[in-house]
Amino acid sequence: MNRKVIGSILIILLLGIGVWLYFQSPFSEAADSNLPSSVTQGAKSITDLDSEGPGDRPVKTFNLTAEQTEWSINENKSVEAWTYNGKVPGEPIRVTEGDYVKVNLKNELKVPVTIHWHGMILPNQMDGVPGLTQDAVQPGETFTYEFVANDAGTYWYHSHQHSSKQVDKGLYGSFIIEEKEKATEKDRTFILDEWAVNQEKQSLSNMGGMMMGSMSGDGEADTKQMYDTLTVNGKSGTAIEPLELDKGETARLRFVNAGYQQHRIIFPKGSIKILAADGEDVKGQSNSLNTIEIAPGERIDVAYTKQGEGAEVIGEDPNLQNAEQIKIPVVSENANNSIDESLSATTSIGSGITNGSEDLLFDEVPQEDISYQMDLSMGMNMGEGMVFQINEEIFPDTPPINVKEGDVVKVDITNTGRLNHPMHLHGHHFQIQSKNGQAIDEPIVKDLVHVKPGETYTIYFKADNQGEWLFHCHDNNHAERGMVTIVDYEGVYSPFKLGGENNNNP
Ligand SMILES: [Cu+2]
Repeated sequence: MNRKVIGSILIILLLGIGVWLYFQSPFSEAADSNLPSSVTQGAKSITDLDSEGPGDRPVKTFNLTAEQTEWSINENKSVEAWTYNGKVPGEPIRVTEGDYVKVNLKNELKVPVTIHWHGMILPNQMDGVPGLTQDAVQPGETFTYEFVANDAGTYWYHSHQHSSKQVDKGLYGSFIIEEKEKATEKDRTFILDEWAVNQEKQSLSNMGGMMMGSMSGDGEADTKQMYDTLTVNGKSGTAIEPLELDKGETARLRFVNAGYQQHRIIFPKGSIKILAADGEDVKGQSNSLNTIEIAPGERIDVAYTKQGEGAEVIGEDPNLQNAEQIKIPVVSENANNSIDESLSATTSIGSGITNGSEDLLFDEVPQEDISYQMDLSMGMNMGEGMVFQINEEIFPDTPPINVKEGDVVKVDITNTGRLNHPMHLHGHHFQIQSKNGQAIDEPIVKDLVHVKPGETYTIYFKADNQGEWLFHCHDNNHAERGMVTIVDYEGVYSPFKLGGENNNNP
């Protein structure tokens, strides 16, 4: 071969590599991604956004291994669970406000996983949403999440890969950020969940007719059909570990709902005061309620004071299906511990929006820069069966909320369907300002609002955390069937794709 021929072959090869590199670049991937990403000139990949390093903060490191575990719910029931570190809930994480947290995730399951840090304000690339903020972590692979634990409160973590299945199978745990000045009281976390143990989990595709037709009015008809077992901290009925307290002693009890159905937890009369909702302190004026309603994904903290000498019980509202499976005994040492299991009537029910927040995002109703009407509805779709829509579309075709940094965003959320939709926003807190067109006396700052059939809420948030963030129903069975949209910041884009070789499926 002469030099000319070798030269030509080299040039052709180099050109080929150039073209190949161009099509491999994140820019071109984002361009054919089916997720909304404002890829404009000079746009920044979310992976290049600034994030704060540890500096001289204390660094707290945790190792979480996603693995399959035979999990015993009680003496009669066990399930093949997917867990973080072999237990349900997964390894509890507890840090102090201001710590720098590092979590090494190792995936020993046969399917890809991620971790989402529910309710936490962190850099977009740490949010754990496959196809949007990272690629799903493949079997045998690892991924390290790191961020500053900024606001004290009750949070939780869970997989965001194929969430409807993976959270259902146990891939979740608590994440507590304690205040620097630690309160002295006892502090316990209770994660609520439900399982399909004695039955195959039914698919919403087969329930379409029933759901679309007339049905009972609590908005929970689908979950009632699907699940038969309720758990607290992975245990049911008599397997639930008692809480030990003396008469008059007070404990901080943190309730997290990791399941897809709403719970109502009843306490002895006069025993509780609500302290926080979704990690935000609330004004604790009310001592009169004895029941809290807690939506999927929501967190409510209460101060509970044991009323009597003998044992008493904190339990599920007996009007709810399988309520007898959730009874947390409260026992005292050296006392007569035969339990008074009677639960008083649910006359005074508190929820995540009962008390206003201590600290607001906006002191007055702000003037919005962006306004978005979010209509939540149900529908039937050829091939998909039952679907859950935002503005008549299912994800990824739902219209995004387009914002730029600094915008004040107003969202009116209306539920025109027949089922409850706990709507959760990633990476931001929002302020709930009105319900059904009526201003709320005491606005409340949250990351989840439970929108029941026929209800409308108006919320406001400040677009102050650049990235691509999910806004979705936390009944993950509804999210799986479409009820997801994205808060899409101008000037940034996601280099990741749904599907693809990593099977990214939020
Ligand atoms: Cu929903």
